[in-house]
Amino acid sequence: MENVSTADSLAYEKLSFERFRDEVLKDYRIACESREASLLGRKEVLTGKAKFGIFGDGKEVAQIAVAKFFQPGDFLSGYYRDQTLAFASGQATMEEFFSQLYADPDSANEPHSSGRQMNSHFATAMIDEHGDWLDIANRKNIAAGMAPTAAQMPRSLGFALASKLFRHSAALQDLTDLSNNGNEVCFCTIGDASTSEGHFWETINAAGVLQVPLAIFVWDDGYGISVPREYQTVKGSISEALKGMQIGDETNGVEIYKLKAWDYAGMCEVFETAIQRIRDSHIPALFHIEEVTQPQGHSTSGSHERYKSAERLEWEREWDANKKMREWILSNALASEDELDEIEVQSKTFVRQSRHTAWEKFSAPIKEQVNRSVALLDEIISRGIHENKLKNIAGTLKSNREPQRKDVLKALHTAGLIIGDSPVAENLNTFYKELLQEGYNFYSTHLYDESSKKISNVSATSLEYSDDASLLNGFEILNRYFDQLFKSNSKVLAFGEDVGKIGDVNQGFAGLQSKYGEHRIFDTGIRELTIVGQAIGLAMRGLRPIAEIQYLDYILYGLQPLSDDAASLQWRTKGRQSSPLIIRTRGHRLEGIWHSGSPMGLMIHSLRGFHVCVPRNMVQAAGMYNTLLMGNDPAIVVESLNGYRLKEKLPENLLSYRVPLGVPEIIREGSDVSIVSYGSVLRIIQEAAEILEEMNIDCEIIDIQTLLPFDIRETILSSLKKTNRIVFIDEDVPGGAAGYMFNNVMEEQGGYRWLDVAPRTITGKAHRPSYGSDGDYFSKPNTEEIVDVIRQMMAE
Ligand SMILES: Cc1ncc(C[n+]2csc(CCOP(=O)(O)OP(=O)(O)O)c2C)c(N)n1
Ligand SMILES: [Mg+2]
Repeated sequence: MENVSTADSLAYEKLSFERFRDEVLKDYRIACESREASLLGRKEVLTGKAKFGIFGDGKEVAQIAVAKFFQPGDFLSGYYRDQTLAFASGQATMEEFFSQLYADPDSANEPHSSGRQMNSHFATAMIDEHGDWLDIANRKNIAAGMAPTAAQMPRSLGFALASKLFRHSAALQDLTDLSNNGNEVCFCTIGDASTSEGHFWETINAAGVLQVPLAIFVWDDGYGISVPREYQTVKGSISEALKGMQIGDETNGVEIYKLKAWDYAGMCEVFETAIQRIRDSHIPALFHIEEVTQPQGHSTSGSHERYKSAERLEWEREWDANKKMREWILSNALASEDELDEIEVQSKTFVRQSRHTAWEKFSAPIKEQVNRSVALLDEIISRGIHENKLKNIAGTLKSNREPQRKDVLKALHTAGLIIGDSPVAENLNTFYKELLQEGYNFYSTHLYDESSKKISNVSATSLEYSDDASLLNGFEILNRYFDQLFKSNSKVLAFGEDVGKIGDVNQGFAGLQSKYGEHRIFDTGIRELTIVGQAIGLAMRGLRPIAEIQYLDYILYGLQPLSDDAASLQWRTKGRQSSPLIIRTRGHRLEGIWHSGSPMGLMIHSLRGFHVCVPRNMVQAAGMYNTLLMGNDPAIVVESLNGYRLKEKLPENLLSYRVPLGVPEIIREGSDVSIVSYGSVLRIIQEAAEILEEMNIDCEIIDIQTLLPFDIRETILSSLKKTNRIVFIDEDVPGGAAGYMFNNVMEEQGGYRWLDVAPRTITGKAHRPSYGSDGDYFSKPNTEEIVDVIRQMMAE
């Protein structure tokens, strides 16, 4: 017996040794492949086959160690150095890597961004073609990468916070496709220099306060492009700088680890327990990975010899993590030199083949377009039409060794100009149009959700009032609405400054936290950037956050992630990911510079990809929230700050009332002049219209309701056809949102054809709104000004 069990245990030991060895060699292979991808990738750029390249060389071993503990359900929210993590976790193939480098727009070849993003910007599918969330609790998820440094930080907080809410909120317990009891960790990677950004500090502070499962990996190669860490970080070390954040026995905070990028065994050992601890306890951690090298320098745009000393370059060669891993394998007798040489040779072959296949797939359809164009040109040439010129065009196109789609289009366009309006050009023109359409499909779709959940599919409903409908203050209407909403939709959450305990500064959520719990309606620190980040992450994890920015003026603090991340997410993943957050805020008019801003031009230009809703009252706002919650796009709702204490009739169907987006409402019919506006200033316009009525001037007032989308049924044009006079009024600066509305109606809708007099805009002044009632009067459009402009228009 004893002998048998000894034999068993020996066999077991052998087996587990074999397994360990196999795993180490598999890891070494990934490290070699990833390195080869970086080396070949750079060559592709230098030889002109790709435009720009940024690679993960130097971080292979560390990322392989991390990937071992990246589990289904987890999120990676990283940056452009994550290629090895993507390979090792099986979320990107080598071919896809090269397809993205070539900017292949075919989603079948390059699913991460469909050629819309630079290389190493990965994204996994999170929603299906119907706009429904996939079972992300069972998938390894990569949130679409971004180039702005530290832009990944704010949303990482949201990914991690979602786990906490899924674990603790009773309302979310059934959503097992989205979370497995909140066990998901958000893996966030960042470069050492990018920790200089405020984004990093705000996120780490919030994570330490909230206690959420966030694992931050700082790849410290000592440089941000050319600027060394001494200029970036206090004490030249992020882990030293963060010591005060270290969690203690009696305090909250963050666990801090220091590791070496070349120490494969050491990293595997620490990550195993540390990441499990994050998963179990939801205590965030920062892993300061030191002694990272960057063998090829920052990117293909420069050479690191310009800023690294000869000693540094020598040190980097010596401490190259792949080299150290090889040495470690040999010194532990896990493989022979020959075996490792073979892995290296096979890796090179594999990467070369993948590159070749990716290039073939990328270039084949373009070559086909070239051939087709040349055939079409030859056909015309054979009829003796513009022979020489067309031969020239065909010849140039044929001899182009690496043609792009634009070369084909340029050739066809030039030929079209030469041939002119002739029936012989028909096939050529048809093909040209096909290619334009293909270009649109490749590059311009999915700014908004295009699934069956797209917002234009949401049907509108009308308001219903009982005979004895009560008159309530605007804030009370919203309070009733949110109460019903939270009762009916368990995915809805609301948070922001003063939103939890007191139910927001205007009491929209008053009393609702005690009713629905602290995991559904909650306070945050004063940190608009990460309030937005929370919203982005929560929304991407399938929840429906309503994030409050206390006043519209403060949205500037959170604008970067709204613009760079949320607004572009659908587009930059071609519909694979979506972040249907709602920013609830209030603005337009109250007191002073920072509570009366109406920077709507700024919003609509930086937030293409959002719906921008500007309700004039709170019933209308509720109708907008209902519509937005049925779609998958992000949105901002700017409530009228001076509307919370105005009386409104309480409808019977607050929860089912849906305002259609992009459909203006005519709130006063008239025949002399069309006044186009929105939000708070409408009340001033109504006052002006009453004065003008006394003078027999009949104003039509149009509330556009939403700036994005804008008047999709051309309601304004119909009004203009009747009145032949138009004025656009808002509280933004001159040329801001009024300029946008003007452009839409005049150019897009062709409104200029229906004008009897010059069109006008009346806006706020270019300066900030001044304090006090007179300050407001002289800074924003006022009744008298509106009356005078319209009288002038009538006199022309
Ligand atoms: C907001 C912003 N500023 C500047 C840049 C240009 N830029 C790209 S990478 C980079 C340096 C980043 O260094 P680090 O965070 O250490 O990452 P590494 O590239 O060294 O891995 C800079 C300045 C940018 N992408 N975004
Ligand atoms: Mg760096």
